[in-house]
Amino acid sequence: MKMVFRWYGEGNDSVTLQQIKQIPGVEGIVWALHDMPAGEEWPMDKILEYKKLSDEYGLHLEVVESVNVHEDIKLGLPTRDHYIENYKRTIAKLATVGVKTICYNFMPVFDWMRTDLYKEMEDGSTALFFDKAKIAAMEPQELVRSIAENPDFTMPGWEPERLQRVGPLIEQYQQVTEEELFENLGYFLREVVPVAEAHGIKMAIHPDDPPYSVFGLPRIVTSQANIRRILELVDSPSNGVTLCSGSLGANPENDLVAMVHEFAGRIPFAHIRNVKVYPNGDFIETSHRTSDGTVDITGIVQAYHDTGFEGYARPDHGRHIWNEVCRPGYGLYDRALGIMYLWGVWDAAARAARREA
Ligand code: DNO
Ligand code: MN
Repeated sequence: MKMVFRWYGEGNDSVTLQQIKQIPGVEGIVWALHDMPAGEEWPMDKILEYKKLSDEYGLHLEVVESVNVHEDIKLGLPTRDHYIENYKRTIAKLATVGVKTICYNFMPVFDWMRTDLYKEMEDGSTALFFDKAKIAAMEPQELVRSIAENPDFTMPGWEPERLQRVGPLIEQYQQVTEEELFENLGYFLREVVPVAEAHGIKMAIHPDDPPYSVFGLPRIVTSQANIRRILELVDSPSNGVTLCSGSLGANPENDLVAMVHEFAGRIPFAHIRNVKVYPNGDFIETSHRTSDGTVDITGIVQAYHDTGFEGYARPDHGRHIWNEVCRPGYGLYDRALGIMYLWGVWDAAARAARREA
């Protein structure tokens, strides 16, 4: 297991590279050019800036999260080929600085979604929270109308300007079925995976978060069966999954331990975090400790160990503790604590295996 840590770049992250370097066992950053619009080819000079910075601190930059996929590709529009060519060129450029894994997602319109970025927990810490009924009650048309009629309308994590652009898109997707989304993903993968393969890069699709439809939008990276189907679309080690225990764990029917076993060899990147799912379907992001949430983190790490996992792992998100001011979910303290928990379980598993041998 190669531990890495997401970093949003200088001036864009409260955490410094020096702090990251001091977290035990962290060897690299997970990075991206966050101001690049989806579909555009990444410029080499910007890529090289990250290379220079990470070299300075002795951290590698082998994992990119994410190279975002243009909506026209997800919608299967004729204009998609242009954006796919840009994507291929970005893959080739990233390979030249040593990138080995590219995480991406195929969620229509929205990436992860929460209803509260700072929900207070009993101990005074705050964390990302999802109120299922609140989202379910929002009809897509009503949401589109609210966005159109109110220029200040906002949702947690979405600034009004960005939301304004998505209104019409939500409408466009109401006609797209899950089957069509599978087809469009297949088209994209058949184009991109051979290029990734040729450059020694593994593509790793991130699950949908939460792993079910919101606002009538189709979502397909949601379950063990669907991930199996996605991996079969193109049978190559370069067509992999970012197995995110927190995203998939928001549906308690998902058995993450079983997925680690089934998809072994096709998981270039692991996101390991806990969530607590309530009986009404609401969920909150908790500490990584197994007993604090509903995801079996101990079992998952044990399964990675037992399947000889050699991919990258990151603690994904954390709570906001000790009055830390940071990007929602991306503080230093709780993610660093999470890493130590993951290493603790891993090292204990390694020792037990040695004793048995
Ligand atoms: C949630 C996060 C996601 C992830 C993107 C990848 O679990 O890991 O925001 O970064 O979906 O494209
Ligand atoms: Mn994740």
